[in-house]
Amino acid sequence: MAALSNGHGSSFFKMPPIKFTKLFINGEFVDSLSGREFETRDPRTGEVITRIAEGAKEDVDVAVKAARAAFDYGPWPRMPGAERAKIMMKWADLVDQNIEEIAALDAIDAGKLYHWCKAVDIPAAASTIRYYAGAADKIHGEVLKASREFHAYTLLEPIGVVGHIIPWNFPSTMFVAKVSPSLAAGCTMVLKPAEQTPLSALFYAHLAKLAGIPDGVLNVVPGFGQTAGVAISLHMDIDKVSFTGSTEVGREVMRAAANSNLKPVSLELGGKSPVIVFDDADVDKAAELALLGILFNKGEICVAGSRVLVQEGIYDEFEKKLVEKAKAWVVGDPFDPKVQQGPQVDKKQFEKILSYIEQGKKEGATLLTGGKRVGNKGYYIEPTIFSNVKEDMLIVQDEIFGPVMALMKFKTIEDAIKIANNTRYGLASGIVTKSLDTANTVSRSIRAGIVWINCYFAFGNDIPYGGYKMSGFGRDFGMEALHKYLQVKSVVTPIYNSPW
Ligand code: TXE
Repeated sequence: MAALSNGHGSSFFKMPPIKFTKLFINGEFVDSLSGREFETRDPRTGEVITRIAEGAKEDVDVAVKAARAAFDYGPWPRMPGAERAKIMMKWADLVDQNIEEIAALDAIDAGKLYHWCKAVDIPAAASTIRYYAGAADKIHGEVLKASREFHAYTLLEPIGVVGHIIPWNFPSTMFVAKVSPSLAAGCTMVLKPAEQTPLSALFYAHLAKLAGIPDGVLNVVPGFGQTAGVAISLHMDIDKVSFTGSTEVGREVMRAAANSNLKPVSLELGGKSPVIVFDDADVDKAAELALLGILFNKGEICVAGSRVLVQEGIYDEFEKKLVEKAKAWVVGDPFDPKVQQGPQVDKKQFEKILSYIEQGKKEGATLLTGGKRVGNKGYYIEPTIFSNVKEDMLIVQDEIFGPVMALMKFKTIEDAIKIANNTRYGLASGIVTKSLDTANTVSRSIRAGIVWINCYFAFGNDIPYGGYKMSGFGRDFGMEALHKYLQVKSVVTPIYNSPW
C-alpha cells in the first residue's frame, strides 16, 4: 500500500493562519470567564495547533442570555424573511470568498483532505446557507376551514433559542446544516463545536458578523462535552437542542432535556450501514463503490458503508477486486492532492479503531488487508477489510468510525434484507443491482433513513438526512430540517351568521 508523505516532512505541509481562538458571544470574540484554554491538535503529527478559549457552564449562560435577548427583543425573528435571506446570502458569498482558508482550517483540525474540502465541503457549505436563505421568505402556515362557526389558520413561528452540539468529522457541513435552517426560521442560537475542531466554526461566526447577522443571534462556545455540552442540554432557557454525535451522548442529551425544561431534541447518531451488492452488478464498479463507502473521510462518517454484503455468485471476484483496490488506496498528508485518506481525527479515535481491529482478529474474522497504523507519527490507519465475519461479532455490530469494513456473503434477497436489518442502527444503506424489482423490494424493506441505489454518499441540500432506530430521530437538510426549528400555532376566530 502506498503510504505517502506523513506530517512535517511533507512538501505539502501547510499551516494556515489561525485568526480566531476565543468564544464568540454577542457579536464579540471574548475570553472564557475562567480564563481557561484547551489545545487543538493537528492529527498529522499530534502536535498542538493553537490554544482555544475553553467555554464552560458560566460562558454558556452568558451566550444564552445574549441569544435570549436577541430573540425576545432583537430584529432577527421579527424581520421579514426576505431580509434574513439577504443577510444569509451575503454570508454565503463571504464563505465562497474564503474557501481556501476554511478548507485549510478543516484539514489541519480534522485531518480532512484539503483539496476535497476546497472543491466540495466548503462550496457545499455556502450552497446550504443559500438553500435555507431561499426558504426564509417561504415560511407560512395554512388557512383552515375549521367549521361553520369558526375560521382558523396556523402560524409557523421560530422555536426560540436553539442549542446546537456538533461533532468533528464534518466541521463545516455540520455547522451550516444546523445553523442555516435555524437562522432562516428566525431562531437565535448557541453552538458548541467539537473540542477537536473549533477552528472553522469561529471563522464562520466572524463571517456571519461581517455579513450583518445581528449580535447575539449566533453565538459559538467551544468547550468540552461534559461542561459546555451538558450546560446546553440542561439549560432552562434553551428551547430546543439539535445534536449530532455518539448514541451514548445522544441518550444523555435526551435525559438532560427531560430533566430540565422538556425541550425538544433532535438526534443524529451513529450507524452501521449495509451496502448490498447483488449478482447482476458490475463487479468492478461495485467494488469501487463499496470501498469508497467505507474509506471516504477515513471512515469517519456516520453513514459509512461499514457492512458490505455480497451475493455468492460474484463474491470471490468481488473480494479479489476489493482487496486489490484497497491496497492501491493512498494514505498520507491530507494536503497532498494524490492522497485519498488522511489521519484519523485524534488519538482517542485512532486507538478505538486499532482496538476494534484487534477485537476482529480475536473474534476469528479473516483479516484480508490492512490492520495496522501507517508510519510512526500522526493517526494514520491502513484501509482494513475483514471477511468471514459473523453477524454477532462486535466488528459487525458496533460503529468503529474508521477505515474498517466487514465483508459478508449472502444467498438470497431475503437473506440480504435480514442481515442488513440485523443492527441496532438505521441511518443509511446502499443497493447495487441492475434489477428494478430488487432495488424496489430492498429499499422498502430496509429500516434506514436513506437508501442509495447504485450510488453512495449522494447528498443534497434538499435530501433529508437522519436515522431510524438508535441512529436517532429528526432530519438535517431539506425542508424537514427547517421545520425542526419552527412551532405551529393555531389561531381561531368565530364567524357569525355564515351559511358556509
Ligand atoms: O462523540 P461525542 P466522540 C460516534 C463515533 C465515534 C464516537 C465517539 O462512533 O467514534 O461517536 O466520538 C459533545 N452532553 N460519532 O467521543 O462524545 C462533544 O463535545 C452534551 C458519530 O467525539 O458524542 C461533541 O461536541 N454534549 C457521529 C459532540 O458531543 C456532549 C460523529 C460529539 O461528541 C456530551 C461523532 C454531553 N454529555 C462521533 N459529551 C455522527 N453521528 O456523525 C460530549 N458532547
